[in-house]
Amino acid sequence: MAILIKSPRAERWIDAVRHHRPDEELRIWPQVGDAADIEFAVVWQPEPGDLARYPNLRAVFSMGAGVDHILADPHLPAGLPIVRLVDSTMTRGMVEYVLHWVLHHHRDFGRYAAAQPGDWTAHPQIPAPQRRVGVMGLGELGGAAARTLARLGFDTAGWSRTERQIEGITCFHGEPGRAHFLARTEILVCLLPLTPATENILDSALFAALPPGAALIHCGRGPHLVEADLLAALDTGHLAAATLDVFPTEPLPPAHPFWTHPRVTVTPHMASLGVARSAAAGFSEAIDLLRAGKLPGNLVDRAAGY
Ligand code: NDP
Ligand code: OXD
Repeated sequence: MAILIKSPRAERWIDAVRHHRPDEELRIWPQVGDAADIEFAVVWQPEPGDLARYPNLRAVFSMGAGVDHILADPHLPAGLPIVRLVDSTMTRGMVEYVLHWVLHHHRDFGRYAAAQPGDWTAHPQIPAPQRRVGVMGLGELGGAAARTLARLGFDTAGWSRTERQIEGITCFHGEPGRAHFLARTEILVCLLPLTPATENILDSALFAALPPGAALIHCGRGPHLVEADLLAALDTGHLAAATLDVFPTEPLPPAHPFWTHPRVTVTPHMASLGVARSAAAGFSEAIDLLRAGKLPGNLVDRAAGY
C-alpha cells in the first residue's frame, strides 16, 4: 500500500512524510501507478474526481487548515474521512499576522507611512482596552488570535457558528449574535472557513453594520469577500482600511485595483504558511490511529463544511 502526495511543492512534502514514515511507499501525483495501492492521500487542491479513483483509499489529509479545496470536488466519495491540518506552527504564524495588522490599524501606522516625508503630526492614541477588535471564526486560528489580542488588553469579541465561551473574550454566535458583534467591532478579522454559509459574507450589508472608520483584516478565503462592496465601502469612507491576504483569483491579477488602492494592503496568501515537517507529524499519528481502527482528531465535519 502507498501514500499519495499531491502538491505544487511535492518535494517538501515527500521529505516531510518520509521523515515521519521512512518505511512507507510514497507516490507523487500524477505518477500514481496502480490506483488500488493508494491507502492515504495528502493533498492540496486535488483534481475534481481524482480521489474517487482509488478503491482502497482510507482517508485524505488536507495540506491546509481550510478544506474547501477538497470539498469542492463533486465526486468526493461519501464517507471518506478528511483530516485537516491543525498545527502549532501554523497557529503561531497566524497569530503573528493578525497581531501585526491589528497593531497597524490600531496605531494608525498606515497614516504615518503615507505622511512621509515631512509631516511631523502625531495623531491621538487610543489605549488598547478602548479598542474593540472582533474575530470572525473562533476555531483553532481565530480562537488563538483572539486570546492573544485579549491578553494584550484589547476589548476583544469573537463570532462563531455554535456557542463558545472563552475567558476574556465576548463571544457571539449565529445569526442572532452577528449584528451585535459587528456593531461593536472597530477592527474586524476574518478567519472563517469557506462554506456555503460563509461565501460572500463580507458584503455591503456586513460593512454597513460596522461602525464608521472600521478596518478589515481578511485572512480567511477569497470568496468570503464581495470585492466591489469593499471598494465601495472604502471609497465612501465608511471603512478606513483593509488588509487582504486571500483572493478569489490567486495570484491577484496585476491590474487588480486592490494593488494600487491607497487604503488597501495586499499580502500574497502568506498569513500563515504551513510547515510540512510539523504538519506531517500530525498526519503520521492519524495514520497509526486509522490503521488501528480508531478515529483521529481534526476530522472534517462534512455536513458543516469545515
Ligand atoms: P476551524 O475549523 O478551527 O474554525 C472555524 C471557526 O469558524 C469556528 O469557530 C466555527 O464555528 C466558525 N464558523 C464556521 N462557519 C461559521 C458560520 N457560518 N458562522 C459563524 N462562524 C462560523 O478553522 P481554523 O481556525 O483552523 O481555520 C479557519 C480558516 O482560516 C481556514 O478554513 C482557512 O480558510 C483560513 N486559513 C487561511 C490561511 C492563510 O494563510 N490566509 C492559513 C490557514 C487557514 P464553531 O466554533 O461554532 O465551529
Ligand atoms: C490553509 C491555507 O488553509 O494556507 O492552510 O490557506
